[in-house]
Amino acid sequence: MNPVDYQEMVRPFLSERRLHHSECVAKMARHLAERYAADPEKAFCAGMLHDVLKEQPKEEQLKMMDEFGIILTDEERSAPKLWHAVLGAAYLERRGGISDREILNAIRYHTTARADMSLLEKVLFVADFISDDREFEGVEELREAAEESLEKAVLLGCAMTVQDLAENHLTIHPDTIAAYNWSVLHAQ
Ligand code: DGI
Ligand code: FE
Ligand code: FE
Repeated sequence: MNPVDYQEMVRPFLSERRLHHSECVAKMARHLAERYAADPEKAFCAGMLHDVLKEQPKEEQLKMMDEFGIILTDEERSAPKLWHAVLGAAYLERRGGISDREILNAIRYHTTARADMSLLEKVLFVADFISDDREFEGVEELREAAEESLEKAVLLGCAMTVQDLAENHLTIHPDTIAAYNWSVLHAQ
């Protein structure tokens, strides 16, 4: 498929704003892939598709997860914002004709991250944080870190997420904690 096809694949599911976000993430992922010698085409594809089911109503997402046999842990059930990553990857594999495991895993882990991520997983995780449409306190620091070291940007992103979740008394997924610990241990 060419890049336009990926865009057309997600268009029916997404608002203008979320489609714009997806385009920005795809472009940033391609940039980071070029910078860190990942596959730019896979990065663009993962970026374009990563939030495909983000705007589906919760009940619809629960129904689809049931259909796909996805069983949620307590931490996952309590955090609906995590659902679209797991469900999106399952949907793209089973209904979207995406068979590339690297792309599917990058999408599967784009929200929580995880320990010992592949290069493409790190690229998508960081691109989702620093895409051109993002505005939040600390985004510039993350953008600078991402040009210097992908690992450093992953660590900063994980640290921000953990801090933000704890401040708001939200559950922290074990993959998020594992990603944070792994980053601390491996970022130089
Ligand atoms: O889909 P996006 O908005 O582009 O970005 P995303 O998929 O990275 O989702 C970000 C949201 O996910 C943000 O509100 C924090 C939340 N999140 C990330 N990790 C965890 C989490 N929420 C909980 N409860 N637990 C986590 O470990
Ligand atoms: Fe997302
Ligand atoms: Fe996103």
